[in-house]
Amino acid sequence: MSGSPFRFLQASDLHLEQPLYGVEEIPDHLRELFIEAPLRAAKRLFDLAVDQEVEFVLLVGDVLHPFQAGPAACTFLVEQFQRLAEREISVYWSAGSVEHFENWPVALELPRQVHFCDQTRTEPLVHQREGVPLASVVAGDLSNLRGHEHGQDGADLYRIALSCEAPSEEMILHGGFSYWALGGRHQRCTVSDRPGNSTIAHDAGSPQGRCPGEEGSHGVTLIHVEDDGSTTLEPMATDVATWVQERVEIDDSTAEEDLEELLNVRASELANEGVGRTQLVTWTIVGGDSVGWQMRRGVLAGNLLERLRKNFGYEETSVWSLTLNWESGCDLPASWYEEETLRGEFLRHARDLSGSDHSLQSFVPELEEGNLESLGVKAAVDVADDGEETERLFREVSLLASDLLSGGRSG
Ligand SMILES: [Mn+2]
Repeated sequence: MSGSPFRFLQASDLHLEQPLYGVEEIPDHLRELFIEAPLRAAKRLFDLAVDQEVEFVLLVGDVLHPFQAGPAACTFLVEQFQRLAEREISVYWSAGSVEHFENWPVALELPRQVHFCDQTRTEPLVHQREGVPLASVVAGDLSNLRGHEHGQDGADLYRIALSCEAPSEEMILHGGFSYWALGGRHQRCTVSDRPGNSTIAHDAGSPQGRCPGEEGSHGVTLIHVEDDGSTTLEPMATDVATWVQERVEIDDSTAEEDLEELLNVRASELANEGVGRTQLVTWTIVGGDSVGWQMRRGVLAGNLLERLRKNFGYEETSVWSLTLNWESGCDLPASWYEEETLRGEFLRHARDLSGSDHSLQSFVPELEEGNLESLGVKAAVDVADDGEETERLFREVSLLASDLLSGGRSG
């Protein structure tokens, strides 16, 4: 293939209808951020498209649910599209699970450079630069895309497939597409990037992580296409709030002051790394049983959290500590498992269950019907497939039971 080099921007899962979620309490000074982060991240996406003078923008599904996002978000989107249109930057937008193009408010007219790519469109769209065809774009599910294999749309075009489903290795290798733009995963990932395989299948992830589980930097991807069709990816951050999971390992010699110092050092490192965004940190302290038990039983965890928030949470580049948890590095005393008490009975039961093949769903039948998802219980369902995570959950259950059933005793 030979043609002019060009670059385009890939984004997906903007979910303008979905604010940040999944924390117990939101401090007043971060309320606005929690609500507006998706829109602010999307604004950075469109700013990048303009600054980088891209040829076009691919929006691979889940941009917004028009009803849930409301008129302000729809208007915002149209304004951004107009900014792009003024610069002759096209948009190719394929539907994900939240948007149905028939729901788009008819009063809001889209610039003509914005192209919906839906299943009903059987011919690929051909993107042209000054009348010269540069690339073809086609969207759909995999069975649909199969029909478009092997260049029915002209021999020499760079051929892009938009899909929310990941194609098989075989389809990537022999499908006849130059590039697969994927959506729906929310985390950045490249499905196929093997040496010698010139076709890449890539999901840029959401421009903004929404909950503690969507940790790490989020953004969009700038794709450079050379004149021989070779493709390189350049990740670009757009998130205004980043979810961070920090694990701090300590041992029995670690004193309270040492732990606080460790936390302060790490928090100031995060502040230096995180220019231009707020970091939302979940701290997990591992090991160090003497300090650990003080954190669990007493006021230490609360005090540390309060000071971390005060020292780092109100800066311009703020590092907001959401929670501070402790994970024991060692097991509960073996004698507790043997005793004829409520505590002993509970611990034996938990130990038996964690060694059995019971799925977590079997304990809470409602989970199976999926009707608790809206309450945020989905996280527990996801965890069910992860052995390590299940073990941690059972350890936490045993610890909690020991706290509650030990009375004033410590042994
Ligand atoms: Mn999505």
